[in-house]
Parts: sequence; structure tokens; C-alpha cells
Amino acid sequence: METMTNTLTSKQAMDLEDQYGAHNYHPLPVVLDRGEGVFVWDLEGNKYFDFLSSYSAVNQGHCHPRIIGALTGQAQKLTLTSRAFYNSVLGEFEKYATEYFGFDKILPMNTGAEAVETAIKLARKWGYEKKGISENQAKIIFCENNFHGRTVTIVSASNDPDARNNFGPFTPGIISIPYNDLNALAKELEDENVCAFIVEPIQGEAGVFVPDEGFLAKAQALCKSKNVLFVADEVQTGIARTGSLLAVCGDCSCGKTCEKDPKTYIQPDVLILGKAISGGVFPVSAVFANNDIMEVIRPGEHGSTFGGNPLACKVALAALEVVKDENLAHKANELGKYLRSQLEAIGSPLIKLVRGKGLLNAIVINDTPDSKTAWNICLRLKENGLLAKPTHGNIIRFAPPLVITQSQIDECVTIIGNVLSEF
Ligand code: IF1
Repeated sequence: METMTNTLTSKQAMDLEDQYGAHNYHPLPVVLDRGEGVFVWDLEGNKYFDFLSSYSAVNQGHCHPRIIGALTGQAQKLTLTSRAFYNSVLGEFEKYATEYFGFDKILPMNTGAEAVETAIKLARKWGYEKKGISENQAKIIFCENNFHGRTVTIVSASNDPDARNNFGPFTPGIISIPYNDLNALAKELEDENVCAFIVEPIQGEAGVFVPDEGFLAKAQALCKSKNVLFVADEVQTGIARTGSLLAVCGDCSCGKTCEKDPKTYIQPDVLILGKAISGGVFPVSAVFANNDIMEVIRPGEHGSTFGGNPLACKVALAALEVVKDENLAHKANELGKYLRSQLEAIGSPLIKLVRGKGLLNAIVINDTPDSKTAWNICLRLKENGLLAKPTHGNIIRFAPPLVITQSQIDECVTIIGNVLSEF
């Protein structure tokens, strides 16, 4: 069968996906063909600011030369060995990454959901073997309106009907509490079968909900007092996106966790990363923990074909170096404040609320959640050279790559203001 030459039109590409691909998404009608830094181009050569960054996987910008260089170099040498054998890159990556985030050990996987599943298995096994919970009685506390991935166990912890409907029966041992609710957490922690509390430091998919100041620190203290693991899902909020290396770092100035600024840094017992750990170049995810927790996993009890492959490790090494060398956490912190102030300065009656942290932001549109306004605004933004997508009805997420400049933010805010004035 002849391969598609690139004379494809956007319409042809969309028709192909419609005919031959499962309909598990409803994308904005744009067909991306090339990316560089904060920009992407469609098949007709139209240029766009990417204000989604592949849901914070492309924090370092599209096709960052250093990360692509690491990919192409390693790809011509050795891509995959399986873990049946050692490989020459994994140990180097494991050392670099554990020192980078301040943990004894890392368990490398591929997707965010796999890393969340890994954390669930790790927490349960720790619960039985270290906390002494009776067999098959372990429970894990999640927050309502979470997003941790799309596997059956993870959606068992979701209260989103679209995520759960007709995917049962669901995994038992799951407790749900309202987000940002310490009293509810304290109450559920009275159950001695609870082994972990898994939480997003900021709820991205729910519409960029930033919890009250102190919520995470107090939640961690409550967990500690009840010998329950505090598990931070930073798949979306991690890797400098929210203005510090991790969202649980708080506002420490250095943007790193290695200094472990006791005033602001909340070290989770288990840290889950994905997405931008590889700069959006290759699927890489990971679970970090110290020895007393990670040692409960023994040979043959967990893993995956591609987990820790040399290509993934080389790419992730470069992606993490770029975050530090280009001081992306500090940039996200400064530019995030600037972006929110500029969005508020538009003064559009359509913007009910601007919220976020670092360069993970959202505007709440002044219309009902089931209205098409947010979607129609995103269609017009596309026609004006900016790509964004609504999350949950009337909320539009604005999350550009962290390499964006202030003047590019000015250009984008002008586009946003002009489009909003049309509605
Ligand atoms: C899609 C949402 C965001 C995540 C957190 C784990 C995962 C994700 C905090 C799973 C993934 C992605 C999935 C992606 C869209 C995007 C998303 F809209 F789905 F909810 F970011 F908010 N923990 N989030 O945000 O990681 O298995 O996807 O690698 O289209 O499903 P994954």
C-alpha cells in the first residue's frame, strides 16, 4: 500500500482519522504537521501558538534541539533491551533523576497512567508488608474531580460519568473525598486500612483548581500522623509547569527541590511524574520513593517491556537538563504571574475568573458549563493563530510551553482579547 505523501490536506487527514481511527477523542479541527518551540504549523502551513503544550508534556517547547539530539543519537545505537538485561543508560538516568528530585529510588515506566497504577500497587504492598494491613483490605483515598489516567482501576477512583460509564465492575478499596477538604481527609484517615492518599497538587483537568494555601502541607502531616503514604501525582503539574520544579515545592525561589526548602517543600512519600519528564519527545513516566517504601517491590513483581529503555532514559536525561539549564521553573513563575495579570487586564465580561499557578492557567467563561461558548471561542482562537481547548465545558486552559517569551505572551493576550471582543 502506498504511504501517504505529504500532499495530504487537513480535510483528508481528518477524514482518514474519522474513518480508520477509534472515536475516543473530539479534537479541535486542526491538523498539526510540525512543531518548534512555542509554535506548531498545520498541513496548509498556518502557524499557531500552542497554548496547550500537549497537556503540559511539551514544557521545554516542541522539538527542543538538545532533546531531539539525544533521541536521534541513541536511536542509532540501541533503543530497547527489555529489563531481562541491564543497559548502559538506565543506571545513569536513575542516579541523575533520583538526585534531581531528592529520592533514594525510581521505578521507570512509560505513561502517566502506568506510573499511577505503579504507585497504587506500591502503596498497597507497603500497606500489607510495612503497615500490617490485613490481606486485600488496603484502601486508598482519592479526591473527587481528579484525573489520574484512564485504566479501569484509575477510573474506579473517578466521579466523572464519561470516565466511568459502562467500564465496570470497578476496583474496590477506593475512598473519595472532596478536593481541598482537610476535615474529610482527617475523617477517612481514621480507617486503619488506609495505606495512601493520592492527590494532584493542582487539579488540572478539573479546570486548574489550586487548593488553599497550606492544604498540601496539612494533608501530608495528617497522613504522616496516621502512617499513610502521601502520594503526589505531578504528571501534569511537575517539571517546572507551576513555577517551581514540582508543585509541592511551593514558592521556593530556587525552583529546585534539592535544596528542600523546609519552609515550602512538601516531600511526598511517593512522587509520580510523566509527560514533560521527556519533553514530550518519548513516553516516559516514573515513580519515586525512598528505600523503606520502594524495597517492597521485588524482582518479577512489576515492570513493563519499555520501562527504563535506553532511548527513553537518554531523552529524559536531556529533557531534565534543559529544565535546569534554561531555568524554566523560574520563567514559568514570572511569566505565569504576567499572563494572569494581562488576562485580567483584558477586562472582558466573558472572563468570569482567571486562575492558575506558573504557566498552568485557565479562564472560566461567563456562560453555563453546557454552553458551546468556550468551544466556539477556541475555534476563533484557532482562526487567529492560537490553539487552546476547553476542559469541562466553560473552562479554557492556557498552558503554553515554558520557553515562551514575554513579548509572545503579549501577542497571545492580544489575540485572546480580540477574539473575546467578538462574543
Ligand atoms: C488524554 C486530561 C490533563 C494527568 C495526571 C495522570 C495522567 C494525566 C494528573 C495520565 C494525563 C492527560 C491525558 C490526556 C489529556 C490530559 C489531561 F484532560 F485527560 F485530564 F492533562 F488534564 N495524572 N492527563 O493529567 O497520564 O496516561 O495520559 O500519560 O487525552 O487522555 P497519561
